[in-house]
Amino acid sequence: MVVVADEVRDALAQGRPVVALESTIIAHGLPRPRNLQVAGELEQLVRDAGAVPATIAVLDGKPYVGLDKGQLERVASEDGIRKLSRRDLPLAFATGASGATTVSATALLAALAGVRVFATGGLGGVHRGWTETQDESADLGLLARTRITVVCAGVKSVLDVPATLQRLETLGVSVAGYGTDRFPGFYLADSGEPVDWTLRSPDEVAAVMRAQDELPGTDAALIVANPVPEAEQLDPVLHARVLENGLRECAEREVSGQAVTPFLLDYLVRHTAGASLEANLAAVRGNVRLAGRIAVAWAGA
Ligand code: PSU
Ligand code: MN
Repeated sequence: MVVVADEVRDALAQGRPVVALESTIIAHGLPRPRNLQVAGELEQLVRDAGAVPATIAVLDGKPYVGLDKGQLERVASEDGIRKLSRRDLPLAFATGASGATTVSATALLAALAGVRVFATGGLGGVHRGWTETQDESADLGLLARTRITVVCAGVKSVLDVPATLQRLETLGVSVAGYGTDRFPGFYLADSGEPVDWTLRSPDEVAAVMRAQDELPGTDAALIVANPVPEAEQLDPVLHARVLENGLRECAEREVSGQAVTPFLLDYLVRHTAGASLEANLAAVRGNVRLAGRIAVAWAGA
């Protein structure tokens, strides 16, 4: 049912390292035409680490794990490409729709294909004002039920970070900082929240993955929260000011549902003269590199 690219299928069959990459960040999280360039660059970073990249998206109603150049171009530049979370998959398959997959849909398709390691920018989570909107990303519920290792720079800082961490605890999702005891803040190295566990090498991460497999009753994900290097983070003062304005404008314009996250990410890019974009890219690049090393350690384990 899932269309796995030849290169990815061969690597999986031979136990070689593979890293899944999501496509919503390409289609809806980054401005065009830089997004296509970034998509290629991220795949190359996976290769440089010695692993095979598998970017995931739905095209004409079919889920692809591993995209060729033309398919990647469609995701980055086709007008009307949808944003698909887990619940949208059956609708897209049945209607022949094309869409980029969020963390929830990507993790599901990756796990179905047998890919264990996945890299993204920042996870979705509990939005500020949740008590009114009930807006909690489907990413959380899916990660509670899917055995996958997600390398991310924490959750998007536009969210309610403490509430999101609390939900991850309730849902039984394992969370560890990579080389830090602070939970990363996506554009920022430190979200202001602590994290209970610190892992310090790809081998240590692979050991946790093995321990998950040996422990019955744990079918949740492992989140490896990898901070953006401090030198490349967004200025925290600028971040706080622009985000406050962005959240206000989001509310004033009554942006809701799936549109909230892309609206806020775009607002930050426009009101930081692109600095948030550079921080976002630095975070994603670091995550993809680390995911490559984890996949290599996992394949050798
Ligand atoms: N990380 C990024 N940029 C993004 C996203 C994550 O650096 O655009 C996407 C992911 O696909 C994530 C989605 O699953 O945002 C969350 O959207 P929502 O809040 O609507 O669930
Ligand atoms: Mn949402």
